[in-house]
Amino acid sequence: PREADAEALRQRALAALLTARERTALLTDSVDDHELTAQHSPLMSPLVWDLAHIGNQEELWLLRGVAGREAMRPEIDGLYDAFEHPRATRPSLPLLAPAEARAYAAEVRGRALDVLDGTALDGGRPLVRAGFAFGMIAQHEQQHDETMLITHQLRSGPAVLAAPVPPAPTDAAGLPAEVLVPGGPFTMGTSAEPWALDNERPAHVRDVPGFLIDTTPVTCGAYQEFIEDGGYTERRWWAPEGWVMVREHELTAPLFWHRDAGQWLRRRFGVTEVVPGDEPVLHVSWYEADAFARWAGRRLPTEAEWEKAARHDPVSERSRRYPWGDEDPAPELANLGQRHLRPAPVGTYAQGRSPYGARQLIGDVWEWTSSDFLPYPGFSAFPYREYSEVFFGPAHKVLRGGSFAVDPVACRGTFRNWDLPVRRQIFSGFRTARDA
Ligand code: AVJ
Ligand code: FE
Repeated sequence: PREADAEALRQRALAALLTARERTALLTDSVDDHELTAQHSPLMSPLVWDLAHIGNQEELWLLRGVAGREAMRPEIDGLYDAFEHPRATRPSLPLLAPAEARAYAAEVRGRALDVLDGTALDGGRPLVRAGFAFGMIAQHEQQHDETMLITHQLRSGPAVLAAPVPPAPTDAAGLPAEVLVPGGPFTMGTSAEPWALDNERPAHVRDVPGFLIDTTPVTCGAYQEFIEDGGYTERRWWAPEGWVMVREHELTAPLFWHRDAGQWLRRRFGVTEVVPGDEPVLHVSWYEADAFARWAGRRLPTEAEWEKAARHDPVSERSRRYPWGDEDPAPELANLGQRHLRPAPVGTYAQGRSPYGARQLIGDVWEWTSSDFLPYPGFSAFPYREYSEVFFGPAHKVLRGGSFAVDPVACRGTFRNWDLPVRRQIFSGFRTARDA
């Protein structure tokens, strides 16, 4: 049985690595070399940087970290160290050219698969136990694939990506606006999930007073009401730094929206279309989410509230891996994995609802919470401080749940994302809450 478990782990790691590389290929083969090396926005790296960085991190953790191999090209390590060079300066670095970056990532991958073949995953060092290092690298690649999809959204020019529209809701009309989560303790975080990252650990009990949370994310239609009611012109709705941002950048709507002949339009992956009223609002900063909530007489949920609404099962009194249970995500449960290039209308994915009846907590849009990104009690940095620990503090706000651009391997009820409160190019939306 032990050998069969090890083989299952190996297959799972292999599948996750292959899925990630297919997506990386889609995102980097769909544009020409000029577009791969261009800077589409000072907020982003050139796509070719992400590509070689994916290979370089895989070399660092799987070839050197797990297998103890020598560096393949020690002279390039510094170029692809995210802490050495801010995104805006990366285009001026002597980066590997597209063909070289592809060849390097492919060479690393070939060797990494050999390492996977020859490594015992069922015991031993924490880095290889349950295939953690391989899962970590698959998640890392998928996170950069999401980053590259953001770059695709920011690029100008005709569309190069296409995907079917997401499913439509079947019973949205009868849904309550909010659901009640009674007060009491629940288990937050995880000590069991084998590929959970350091910041999701360890599992610990939190007592959360009763609250109500929106059944679905806030829609574009509701957000338009905020705009039309003078949301962006009235200081009273905004946190002081948020108001500074609104004035400085003359914000009037979410990123990628513009008004034409009395209608709100948006640009989405190279196509301009009417903003759909029933879709979760996307590309808003934390400050905009916070201002909307105040205007609505509500507030953003805390991170603990979000996780309790998503995971706590009041019948068994335990936390689930996902809102629907412990089974891995599937297409009928959540909008994940870039299967669609947009969020699904609110009320979709009835099968994916949480025990309290909230919908679309996983997938569609990352959801801003009111919480700063902080370590859980008992946190210990693993395998390196730069993954999470250096970002802890009041500068970053936590986002939960994952977007349509997140692969299932990098999405769980415990998964934590974080960003600056001014960020809006990310696939971010929100839902609101209030005290019970
Ligand atoms: C967790 C999404 C904030 O993209 O900066 C990628 C993930 N860490 N490479 C990021 C990450 C190292 C990280 N976020
Ligand atoms: Fe990275």
